[in-house]
Amino acid sequence: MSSAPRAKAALPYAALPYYEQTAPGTGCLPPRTGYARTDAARLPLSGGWRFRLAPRADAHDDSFADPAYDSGDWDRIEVPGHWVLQGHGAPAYTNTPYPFPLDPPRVPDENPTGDHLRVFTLPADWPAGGESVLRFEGVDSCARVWLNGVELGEFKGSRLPHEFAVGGLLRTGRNVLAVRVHQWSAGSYLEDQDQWWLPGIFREVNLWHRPDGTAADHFVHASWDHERDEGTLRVESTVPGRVRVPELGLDLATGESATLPVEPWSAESPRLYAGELATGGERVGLRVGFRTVAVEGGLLKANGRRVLFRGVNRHEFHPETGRALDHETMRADLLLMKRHNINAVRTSHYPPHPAFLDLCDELGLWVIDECDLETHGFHAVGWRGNPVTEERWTPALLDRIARTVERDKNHPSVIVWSLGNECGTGAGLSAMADWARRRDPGRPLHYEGDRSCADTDLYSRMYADHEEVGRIGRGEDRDGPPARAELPFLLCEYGHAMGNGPGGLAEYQRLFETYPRCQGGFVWEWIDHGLADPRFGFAYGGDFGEVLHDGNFVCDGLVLPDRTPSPGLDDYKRVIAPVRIEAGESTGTVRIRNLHDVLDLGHLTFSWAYEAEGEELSGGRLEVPPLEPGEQAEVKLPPAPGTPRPGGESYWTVRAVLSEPADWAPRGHEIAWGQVQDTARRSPAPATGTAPRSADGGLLLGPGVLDARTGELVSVGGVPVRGPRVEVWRAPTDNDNGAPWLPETELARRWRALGLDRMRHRVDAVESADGAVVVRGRLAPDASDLALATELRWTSDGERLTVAVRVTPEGEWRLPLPRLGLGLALPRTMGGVRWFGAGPGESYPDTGGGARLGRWQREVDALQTRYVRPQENGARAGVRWAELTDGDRALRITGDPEFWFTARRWSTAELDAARHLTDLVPGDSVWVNLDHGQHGIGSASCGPGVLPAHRLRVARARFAFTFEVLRG
Ligand code: IPT
Repeated sequence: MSSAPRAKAALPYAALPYYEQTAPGTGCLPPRTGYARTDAARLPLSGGWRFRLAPRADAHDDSFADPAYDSGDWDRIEVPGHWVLQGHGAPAYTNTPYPFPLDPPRVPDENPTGDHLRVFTLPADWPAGGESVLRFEGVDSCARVWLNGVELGEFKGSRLPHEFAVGGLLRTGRNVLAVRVHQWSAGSYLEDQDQWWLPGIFREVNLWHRPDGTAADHFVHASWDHERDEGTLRVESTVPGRVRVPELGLDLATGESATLPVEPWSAESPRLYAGELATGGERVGLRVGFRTVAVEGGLLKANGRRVLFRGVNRHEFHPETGRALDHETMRADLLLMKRHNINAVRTSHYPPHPAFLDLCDELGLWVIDECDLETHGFHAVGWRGNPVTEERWTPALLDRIARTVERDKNHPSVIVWSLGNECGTGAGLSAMADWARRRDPGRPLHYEGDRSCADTDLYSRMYADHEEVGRIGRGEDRDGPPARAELPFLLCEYGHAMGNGPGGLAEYQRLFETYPRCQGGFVWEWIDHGLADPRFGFAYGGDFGEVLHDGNFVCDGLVLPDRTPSPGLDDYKRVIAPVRIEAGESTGTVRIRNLHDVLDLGHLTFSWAYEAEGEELSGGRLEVPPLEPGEQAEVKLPPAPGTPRPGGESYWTVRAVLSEPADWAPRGHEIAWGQVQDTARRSPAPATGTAPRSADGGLLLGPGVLDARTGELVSVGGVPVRGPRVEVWRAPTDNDNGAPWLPETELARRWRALGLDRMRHRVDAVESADGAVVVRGRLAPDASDLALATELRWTSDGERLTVAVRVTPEGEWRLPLPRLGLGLALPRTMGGVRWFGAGPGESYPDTGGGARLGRWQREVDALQTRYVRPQENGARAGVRWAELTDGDRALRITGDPEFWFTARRWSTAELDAARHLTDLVPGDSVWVNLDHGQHGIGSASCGPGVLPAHRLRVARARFAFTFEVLRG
């Protein structure tokens, strides 16, 4: 054997190229506060840059940095942006696996490297004197920078700002900025977040002037004393100056403090005071929000009050531009959050674009600001070599936490620092925690990955099930160190919003409201990271030919990739509504509870409507006392107008809307609603009295024609029908599929193994007897003796047709059913739907809190929820009756009891087979499911499964539907 070439890994550290060194970088200025509203000059360098992609880091020498270099044949790229989303290379998705060998800090030779060139003209009026700095807000993952041919240095830390002093290098007129960006670097080992790998200069690059006497860095300390109703302001500045807050009549020296009556800042009432820091050379705008955050008596408090997080985890994502987000998108996200009662964001898993935090300050959200750090993929090797355990990485870790804290420290919305996500445990994290505590004692620390909570002020978990959260709330969790039992508890991730779901949110909320220590949580996550792609609708992992990938696990948000709210968001809005409206103790009353942290109910207008069968009969304003947070009242509802129709169902709908426009929603925006029943639904009478007749191989029964062999309907009232059949299958949801790393959660796999996706239908008898047609049959999977015996009894009164269904299980079923009901197909022309039941959105047994009882109307196409990976969706719950119409005639289906209604232009099998939205092609039928039962949704794609109350156990069942064709 020839001797092996000297392994590169054996290279001494210093001989490693910069991008493989653990050190954070060289040449940068120390971190400081970000994005200051300064009056100093700025030259934005966004826009079209020259671009060249190489497959490896060393494909080209650095001659391109020479100002004389001719880049005429290079491509153009938009900065900010990711080159893989602009036609160069391809994105790749992995959840935890690193898409390269675990050999820290080394990276593969295949290391896509993008050379970027930007020629700019220094404005003629660029101020002379002082310094100028070049500031990069975010480059993924490692950049080396030259200005006018002179190397400035290089850095890692993708979602963190980096600055270079360049004053001495600037030239009058033409300047050339050259940036070499490597996709992979030692920094990649610290950035194993669950998201697309997207290299590039994805946040702005600016040239800032720093005048002589500039305010280099400053720290606004604005606290609030809830016992005295007073705020205290002190601004530290590296350069002395004056601090002015005209509205408060304040004019202070830096370092000097003033205490005075002010309004506090909170997520519910984000009061900001405009101020200014003036140093000799610069005026910097300040936005002061007075608030004090503290852990006291085992609770996380803001301004002396317990905070209840109604939060979401937010990744930065846009379906076209990846993590390069424009202001409108950031703002749109926040408006959507606020309008859905969300009051908190965890910036998973890195500091967001700085403008996002400005918006949080303005609009009011509590923020857990997380450092750009995750080393999750080391779990695959038993955490061997985990950077947070090795000293050589500590400087990089400290650099990251410092860049996070220094940049964002002046945002009142940021109330907690998070060290990072999923890094295991190690001394590096402790070093970060020590640093953060020293630098900013005013904010508690969060990190979920260390159950000992040695470095944190909060006990945080992800995906703990309801049972465990209850135990924690009651102080029965004795598996941790005693000190942990004294800490406030939060779920930094819960309610995995992948595909249809999450289910079980309401049950969590009840726990948060029952146990003070349980201070809420953050749903995982805000948005589906599906990339717009004409081939697929939206692409997910594997769609770009990645060998190693995690499929659609990247699509787990409360909004679809194009930011269409999914039903999960509507559910969450209702579950976390800061006002609860429910039936009172005595009939005809409503109980109103104020669940706000800070606001009384004075800002809301309440109204009532009395509805019968979905029709509003009367309504008006409801006088509700301006309850303080935590208070409740029972309010009498106006009596029913006139005599209600006999047998009709009637109820009050009470709504709470904004009395005045807010910064985030117009006047009249609905915050909360509830319904109070007056008269209950009476069971519809079955149609009987007309006897069946035989004719041409068919059985005529009132308006129905049945096939004498199969017992299925051929038509009703002239509308052709196929079916109905008893069915149990649904296209598994992501939550039915469960988590691949927890085989016991993989319910759909077990359903398929049992054969529930390919049940055999047998007809044993079609008999006419006692004025009815009785169809007996059996539904069973191959290779099993489990079965459901079925009996469908058809009767008619001449106008209407009733089918009464009985299902009797045979054998020992050990799995819940996906669903249980009838499936039938109608002509495609029957594309309009009206119904009386829950709506307008989808619901399943443990979701759909946002759906209310009413009369609704939608086209079949609009009943679909376009989950990125097609799956069961679109059921309407509690349906009393539904009509399908082609405009001329309507087939009305009345259920006894209420049922789940679903209508689609594809069959369940087609929905099940589809992998992407583009696989769903409308066919010749409208497929209708009339379900007596649905299995709940849960959140087993990453979290607990369906709670016992929402499981669809196999048991005897009886239910009925009445069909009738109406004209017009
Ligand atoms: C958890 C991660 O923190 C988050 O980034 C995301 O991957 C989420 O899961 C699932 O989508 S870690 C998980 C193994 C509990």
